[in-house]
Amino acid sequence: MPLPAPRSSARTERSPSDLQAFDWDGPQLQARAAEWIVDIESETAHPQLQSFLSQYSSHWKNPLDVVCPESLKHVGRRLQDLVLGQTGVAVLKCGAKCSADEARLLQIVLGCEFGCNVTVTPNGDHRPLFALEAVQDPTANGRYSGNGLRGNTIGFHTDGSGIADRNVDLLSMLCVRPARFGGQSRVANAQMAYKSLPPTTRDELAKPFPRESPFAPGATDAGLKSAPIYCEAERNGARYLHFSYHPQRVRNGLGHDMERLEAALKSLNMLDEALERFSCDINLMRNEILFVNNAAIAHDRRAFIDDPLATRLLERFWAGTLINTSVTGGRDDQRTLCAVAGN
Ligand SMILES: O=C(O)CCC(=O)C(=O)O
Ligand SMILES: [Fe+2]
Repeated sequence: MPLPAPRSSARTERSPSDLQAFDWDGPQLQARAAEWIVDIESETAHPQLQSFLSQYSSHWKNPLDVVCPESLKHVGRRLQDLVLGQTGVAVLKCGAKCSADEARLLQIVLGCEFGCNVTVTPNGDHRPLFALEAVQDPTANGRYSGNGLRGNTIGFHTDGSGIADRNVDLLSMLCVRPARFGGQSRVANAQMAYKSLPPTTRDELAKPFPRESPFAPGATDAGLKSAPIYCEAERNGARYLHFSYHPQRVRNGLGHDMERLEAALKSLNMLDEALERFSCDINLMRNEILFVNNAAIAHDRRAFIDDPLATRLLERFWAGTLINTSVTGGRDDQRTLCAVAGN
């Protein structure tokens, strides 16, 4: 049966010359919501989607044998167009009738269209998605000190900025349960933020910064990953500024480098302010997946307070590349590589 043509909305109203990558501030991104909020039910023939989901939803924990069906490929392409070359951000609405496992399957299958699954999860979880949920032991038994396991604020950051063995190109987060109060996702345009900074600050942010690793908090040895916060890059013929940053981990990584400290901290504070100026809140609701270009756009979330009987739960996926599999170490980490054709 031929597929219905994707029903794109505002995208068709913008002429090609308007389509500049990552050219928004917060209010502009909001105004373009019809372009980057994608409703799977209006994009895909219902019976085909339904039969794929009912056949494979129980496979989401071991998705190696799941291949993105033709009926979903164009949704994957639409998400890639948006995330890699247009807004850098997209939300996929999976629909009210979708079960949590069906939404997880969609997240993995569509996420793997961006690259390999390089999500790091605690082995004991036996699942390919990282559960972002406020837990009693926010270190996940000492394995991870990330903010996602607490209800506090984080600050605009990119994921994987302190991890040396992989590039995280795409981040996606599925909302299984929103918080009772707060917890809204936030995105900031790191490209526009950079352009708003004075040249001395830009120069400072182009120098290598050591970063604390979320899997080895407190380590101060020479093994820390060191990389510039901004560096020029090119992808698919488009030039952009590769952004890699976590406010706390970069500051902790500076340690006692007194020579650098004053100028570096001044630049980091200016960067944080600039990211705020180019940011937008996204109120992710149940069964919605936020896709973020992790090399160009920063993300954050508001502090939250849980309903004790139904705690906030987001599930995180990373697509990207492993840099050197011989040093991935960490017996507690599980890595699931996707086997989806066409990556
Ligand atoms: O809890 C969230 O919404 C996001 C958490 C996050 O960005 C992280 O842990 O890296
Ligand atoms: Fe994050």
